Amino acid sequence: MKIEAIKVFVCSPGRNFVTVKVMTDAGVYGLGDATVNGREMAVVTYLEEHVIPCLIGRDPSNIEDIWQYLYKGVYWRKGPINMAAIAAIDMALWDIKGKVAGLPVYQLLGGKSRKGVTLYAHANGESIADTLDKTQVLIEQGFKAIRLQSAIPGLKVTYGVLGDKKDYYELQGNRPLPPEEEWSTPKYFNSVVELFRAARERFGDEIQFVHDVHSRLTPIESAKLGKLLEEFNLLFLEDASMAENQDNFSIIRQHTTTPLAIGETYNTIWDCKDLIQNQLIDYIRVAATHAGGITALRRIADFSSIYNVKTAPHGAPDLSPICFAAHMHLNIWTPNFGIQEFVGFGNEQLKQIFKHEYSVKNGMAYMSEAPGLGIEFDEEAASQYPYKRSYLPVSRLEDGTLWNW
Ligand code: GCO
Ligand code: MG
Repeated sequence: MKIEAIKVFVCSPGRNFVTVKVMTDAGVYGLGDATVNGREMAVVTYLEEHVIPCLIGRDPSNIEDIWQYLYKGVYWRKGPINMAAIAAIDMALWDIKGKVAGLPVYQLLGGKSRKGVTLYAHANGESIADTLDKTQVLIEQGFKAIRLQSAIPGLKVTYGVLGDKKDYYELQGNRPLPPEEEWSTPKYFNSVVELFRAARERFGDEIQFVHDVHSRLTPIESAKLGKLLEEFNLLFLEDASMAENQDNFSIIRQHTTTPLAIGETYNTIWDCKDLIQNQLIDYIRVAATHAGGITALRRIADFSSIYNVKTAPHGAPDLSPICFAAHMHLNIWTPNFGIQEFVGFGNEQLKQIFKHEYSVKNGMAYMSEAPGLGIEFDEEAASQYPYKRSYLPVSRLEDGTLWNW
């Protein structure tokens, strides 16, 4: 079998997605997600100009060799654009392998380690009361783990809070130029602890709570937050401090037993190697699309397993349903799987384009037994929603200093 052609599609059913289709001379094809939110076209050019020409005529069954060829062969290793391109090709090759074998990808990874995949949903509110009302709705739907984010009094916009948007899917998309948001650490500290106190008072101890700091705090501030939140027993505190400096986490770790999770911006195992082997985190949140595909995530999961670190893949809506499918196969197999972030794919336009058989019941996701990744991409429907330039926001302190968004 040979790779005959590779096509790249960019569609915008409410937000942009970059989809890769690898076609073979046997008529079997595979799909991959290469979406880098706000930098989509860089991946498209990288794939079309630099990656695809090297792959035509190669045997798609040699997934590992193609991964190594694209990773080691580039000389300029790592980086979000490079790794998203590798990831999309890798997912597509696993999809092809599964279809050829007549097996779902999780069977090729080693089979099922569990019946279904535990999810955490998002409750994003304009006030603590609003966040808790949204939490209540999710609990009624059966979710047992929920991420709580609440607007910070005194700031116009807060990360994760919907404002005029209908749902989280619409957030962080369709912005012709990067909007600027304000950040104030003192104002945040005035409300965040109260949010979790109120949540425990209202919902008791059964529900697991998560919170995303989105890298806004210095390590010592995160350490303080972790200590203040200890009594509310979080499942984890996410992105407690800047991800680039792995040493940040040894400071946080010395001060608190609140479990720590990080990884959505990491592109390779090298970005999280020290955090994992020094047991400075509890959950690694790398995404298949941004960290080199199924091949790379499998390696990170295995490495993490010997250090008691669990996987908790990033599940924001800027990762396409193809990435979600890849995560589902990994999650079903990974012995040290923790939890999957889930905001759903309720958008109708998106559902026309990506056809994905999975079901959600009582806060758990279940897969279909379809061969490969088990997802279809409707090219015709995708062409109805062309690419629109869009950016993530940037963040500034109240005095104008640029900060981490
Ligand atoms: C999460 C993330 C997202 C990111 C987004 C950036 O935990 O889901 O932090 O909300 O901000 O994926 O593109
Ligand atoms: Mg996050």
